[in-house]
Amino acid sequence: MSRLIIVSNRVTPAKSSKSGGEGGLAVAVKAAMQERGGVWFGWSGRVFDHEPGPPDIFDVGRVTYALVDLSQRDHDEYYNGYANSTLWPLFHYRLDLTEFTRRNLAGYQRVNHLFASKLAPLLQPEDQVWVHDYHLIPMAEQLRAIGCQLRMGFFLHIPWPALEILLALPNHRSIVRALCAYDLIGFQTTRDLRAFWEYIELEAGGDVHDDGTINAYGRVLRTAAFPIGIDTDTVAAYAAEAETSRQNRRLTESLQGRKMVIGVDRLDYSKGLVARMEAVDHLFKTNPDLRGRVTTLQIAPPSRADVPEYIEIRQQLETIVGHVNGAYAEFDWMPIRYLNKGFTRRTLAGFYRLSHVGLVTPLRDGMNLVAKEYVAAQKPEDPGVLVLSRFAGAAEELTGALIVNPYDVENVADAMRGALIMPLAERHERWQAMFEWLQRYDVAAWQRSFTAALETVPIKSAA
Ligand code: ADQ
Repeated sequence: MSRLIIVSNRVTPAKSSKSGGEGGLAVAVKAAMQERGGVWFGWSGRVFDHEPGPPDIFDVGRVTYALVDLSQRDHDEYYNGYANSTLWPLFHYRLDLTEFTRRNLAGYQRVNHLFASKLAPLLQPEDQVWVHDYHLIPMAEQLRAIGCQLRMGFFLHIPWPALEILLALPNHRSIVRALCAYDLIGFQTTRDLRAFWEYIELEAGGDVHDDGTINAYGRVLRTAAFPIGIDTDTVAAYAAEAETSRQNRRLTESLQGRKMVIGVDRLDYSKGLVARMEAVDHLFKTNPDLRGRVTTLQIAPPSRADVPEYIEIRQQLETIVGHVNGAYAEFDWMPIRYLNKGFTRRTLAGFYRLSHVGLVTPLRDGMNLVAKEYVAAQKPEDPGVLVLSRFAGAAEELTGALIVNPYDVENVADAMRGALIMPLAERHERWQAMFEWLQRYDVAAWQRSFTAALETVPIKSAA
C-alpha cells in the first residue's frame, strides 16, 4: 500500500478527545489518520511576522506531522480573507456575506504555492496525496506546476454550490480549473456532485460520463460522492461510559425530570442558530403545556472570531436567547441554557445520550457530524429523536430523522413537539436503521473508500 499524505489547512496533533471545539474536518481526518498512518501536512496554527521557514516535522504514533507557520499577512488574506470571507459564505449560499478582493485571492494563491513548495521535497515516488477542503483547492495545480506527477485526490467537506451561486464568484473558472488538476474529486453528497457536473457541462464545456469520469480543461479525472462518517463505535462507547460520569449526574440532577433538547455547533452563521432559537420560541409560545417541562441546551463555542460576521452572529444569538428566556423563564426553570464554550467529545457524547431530542438545523452544511454523533450516542433501549435540516448533507443518509426546513420556524417547532412525544416503538425503529448505517459507513470506511478509489483511478491525459 502506498504512503498516504494528507494535506489540510488545520492539523491537530493534540489528543482529540481532550481538545474540544475543533472542527469536523480535524475530527474526521484524525480518526482516518489513526487507522491508516502516513504524513499529515498543513498549517501549524501559528502566525508570525516573519516569512515561514521549513516545516516542523515530528512523529506521533503512526503519523508524521509536517507543519508550516503562516505570516500575519498570509493568515489575513488566505485564511480570514479568501477562504473564510469568500469561499465559505459563497459555498454556503450566503452571497450577501461574500466578499471578494483580488488581494485576498492573490494571498490564497500565494499560500497554496507556499504549501506546495514546502510539501514537494517531502514526497516520494509512490505516495498518494489527499488534499482536504476549500482552503487548498489549488494545491494540485501548484504541485503539478513544479513537476509533481503523483496521484492526487481532493475531498470537499463543505457543500458544492448550485451553478447560479458559483457564477457569482469572480474567479469561478480558475477555481474549477484548479480542481481539475486532481485525479479524483470527492464530494459529501450526490447533490454536490450533480452541481459540480452541471458546472462542468454547462460552463466549462466538459463531458461527464455515467461512472463519474469527467473530461475538462485537458484532463480526465474521476468524481464521486464519499459521504463522510464518524467513529461510530467510539462515540457509542463514550456515551455508554458517560452514563456514570460526574457531569452526566450533575446534568441529570439539574434537569429535575425535565426532557432535554440539545444543539451543538460551532458558532457559525451556516448553522441556523438564530432561526433555531426562533423555533424554540415558537414551541413555547404555541405549546404552553411544554413550558417548565423541556430544557434546551445549546452549546456553541465561538469560531473564526476575527471575521466580523462571526461577531455579528454571536450578538444576534445572544439577543434571541435573552429574548426567549426573558419571555418564558420561571424562577426555577430556563427554556434555553446557552453555553459559549467547547466540551470534550466524551462529555458531548454523554450529553447527547441524556437528550430526548437532537436539534441539527443548519441552513446549509456539507455533512454535519453532530447529527451522526447524536445518533451514535443514543441509548439503544430508549433512543432520542433527531430533528435534522434537509440542507445538511447528512439528510441524504439519516432518513430516520424528522427532516425539517430550517427556514420554516413553525415546521421546526412542530417537529420538536413531535419528537418530544414520539412513542418508544417509533423512536426505536427510526434510530435502529440509522445506527446500523453509521456502523457500516463509519469514518474508517470513508477513508478506505476514498483512498481505494484514488489508488485505482486510471491516470491519463485527455486525448
Ligand atoms: P463543521 O462545520 O465544523 O465541519 P460538523 O460536521 O458538525 O461541522 O463537525 C463539528 C465537529 O466538532 C463535530 O465532531 C462536533 O462533535 C465537534 N464540535 C462541535 N461543537 C463542539 C463543542 N461545543 N465542543 C466540542 N466539540 C464540538 C465541516 C463541514 C461539515 C462536515 C465536516 C466534516 O462544515 O459539513 O460535516 O467538516 O466533513
